Amino acid sequence: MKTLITLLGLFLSLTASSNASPTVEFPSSFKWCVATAAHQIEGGNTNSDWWDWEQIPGHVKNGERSGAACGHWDRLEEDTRLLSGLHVRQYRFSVEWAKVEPKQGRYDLDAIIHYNRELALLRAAGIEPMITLQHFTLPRWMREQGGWEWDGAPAAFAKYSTFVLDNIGFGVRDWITINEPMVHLVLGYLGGVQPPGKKGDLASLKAPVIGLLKAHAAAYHAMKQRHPEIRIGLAHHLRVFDAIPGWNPLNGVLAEKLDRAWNWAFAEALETGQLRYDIPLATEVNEFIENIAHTQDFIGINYYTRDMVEMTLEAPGFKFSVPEGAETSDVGWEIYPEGFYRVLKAAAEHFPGKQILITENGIADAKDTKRSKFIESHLEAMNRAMREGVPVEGYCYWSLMDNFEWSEGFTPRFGLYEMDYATLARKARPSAAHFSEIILRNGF
Ligand code: IFM
Repeated sequence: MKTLITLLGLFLSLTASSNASPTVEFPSSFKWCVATAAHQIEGGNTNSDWWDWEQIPGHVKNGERSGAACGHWDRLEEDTRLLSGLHVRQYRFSVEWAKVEPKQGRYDLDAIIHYNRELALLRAAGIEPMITLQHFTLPRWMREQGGWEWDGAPAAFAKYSTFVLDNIGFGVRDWITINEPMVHLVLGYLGGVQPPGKKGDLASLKAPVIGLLKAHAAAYHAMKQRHPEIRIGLAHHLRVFDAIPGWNPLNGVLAEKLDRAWNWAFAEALETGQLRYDIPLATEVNEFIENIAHTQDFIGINYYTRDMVEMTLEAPGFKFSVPEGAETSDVGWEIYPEGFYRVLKAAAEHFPGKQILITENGIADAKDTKRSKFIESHLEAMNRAMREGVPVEGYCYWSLMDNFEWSEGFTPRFGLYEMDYATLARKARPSAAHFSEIILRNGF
């Protein structure tokens, strides 16, 4: 009897050990990745519109400025070691337009050498780069000409993109032209909390949306003409919109309209050329745009949370909330892994056969008490979608380290590595070890 109990104990401990095969398992080709963006970590982005924006009191919480950010510009070796320590196969980062082309048509040699060095370090570490060309910031000269509304924007963006391809990213396979186009435009042109700081109405979004679509497509065509073998997409920020529970059926209609306008209109226009969305009593767009169709090789998805939707009488005619009692992150976003499953299934339906790359998913959690569970629950949801046939190729956690969270300043902590902004020291959080273990086991 004693032997039987001992054997049973041994069996139980063996099955519970970390060597047991994972219950949530990923294909051996799966690309584990972390993501960052230049302005948020590098520091010294002095020729950008965001640098100017930050100098104005009230634009960033607590009067903070990106300043030296995480000092990443001077810590390439150290930060490559952090990536290696996590065992990621891919690293998504952005090349800063304002640093590469600080004046229109003038390219900065130091910046070119710098990014070449970054890529060499990544390659030496066996980490595949994924380059973002534009992540919320613009060079000051571009903003002064009208940003995405300037009719020279598509040509200027295509020129910069091919310059980066030829002089920095030669041999890089995966490219993101623009990060989160809808967030970038809605915060800049409706919310007034990012440059250019406009507080327009929903109808006023159409011009910059079209400018951005054309800029992406111009870059796509120019880059693919040079190197047809590369893959180009965007990082779309997808959210779930659910009607608040209740009697009003119009809330459901509104949730559907917002879903189409925010999640799919932009990406679908790049498939078909037709930009189509409407928000009741606010705006209606249905327009064919030349030369933008078929300009996405994959669908990049950033997923964070959902919004509960309710109609209001005041502009813009709706408001968002978080369900009562829901678990939230430090920035008040609902933790809703099921939403990840839902947007993945919907993306596969909207874009049949297209590869999907998770270009961001993460949580602001300074105490690191929720991050490991957040990662597992979201990976489980993603894995479920994959088992049902959604072709997800890789997953980037946002972010490698805490960083400058735009108008929220340095308070939100999204990093696997904790930043001490006084000393610029990086310290692995327990969730970094957990994520790394998941990567090594290819599951959990
Ligand atoms: O920090 C941002 C990033 O720049 C874009 N995606 C969302 C992240 C968290 O808010």
